[in-house]
Amino acid sequence: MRILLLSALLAASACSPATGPAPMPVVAAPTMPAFSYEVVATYPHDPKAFTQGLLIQDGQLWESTGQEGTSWVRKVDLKTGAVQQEHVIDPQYFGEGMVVWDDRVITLTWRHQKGFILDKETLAKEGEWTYQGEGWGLTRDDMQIYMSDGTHQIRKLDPTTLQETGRIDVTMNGQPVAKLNELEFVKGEIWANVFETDRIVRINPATGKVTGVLLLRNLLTPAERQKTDVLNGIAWDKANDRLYVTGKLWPKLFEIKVTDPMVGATP
Ligand SMILES: [Ca+2]
Repeated sequence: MRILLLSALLAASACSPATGPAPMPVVAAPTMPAFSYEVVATYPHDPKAFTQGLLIQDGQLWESTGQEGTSWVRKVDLKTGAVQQEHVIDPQYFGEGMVVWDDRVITLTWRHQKGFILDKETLAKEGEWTYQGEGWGLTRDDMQIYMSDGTHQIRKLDPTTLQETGRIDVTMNGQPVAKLNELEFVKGEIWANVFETDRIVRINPATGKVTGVLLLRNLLTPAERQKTDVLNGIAWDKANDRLYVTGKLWPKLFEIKVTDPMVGATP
């Protein structure tokens, strides 16, 4: 009888418009360290460079750029921004990221499903390679090449054959992180610009899990920012432990220092 009465009361309660929905249980948001930055130095950057790839190897700054007609692979003087050597990609192609491996420069195109292989010294074109899907970013460690394709996956490539050997599913708090763009291997982590944001995610390559987010707001002044496209381009100078970032059509390239996680920041 008491059970029946309780059921009736619950049913009446559920039907009562005054009761409203039951309160949701309070669940703490997953914590994700959010890092900020300090600018160490500011250098000129070609405001016509639609940056798609950025790296430093053996002290040399390299940059690859995009859009049809302005796709270049360049050796750039870090301090002056001057172009030291350049390979102009056929204007029918939209260039993307790049990586240097031994005596070869390996590049991507956005939607042509092929990249170019250049001689590292002369920048002369030596050949092409092909892949399925889109090409966005490239980076490397000592063992392999990593490639982003606009999705939440990072492909692993054999550095000699450029054949795919596996994929990393990148997730943050269990959710896929799409639009991974320019890449950089930094101290055992893969760092990735997230397209159309001012964020870099730090990825554990073994698990694909994002372990922290670097927030790069306000690197440019609002006036400078109006004439530019998105943040894109990360270069880590391994020998000197220096970190550089820039963006598409940005007039400046920044050496930055990552600061401690911010309290209460929302990545
Ligand atoms: Ca890079």
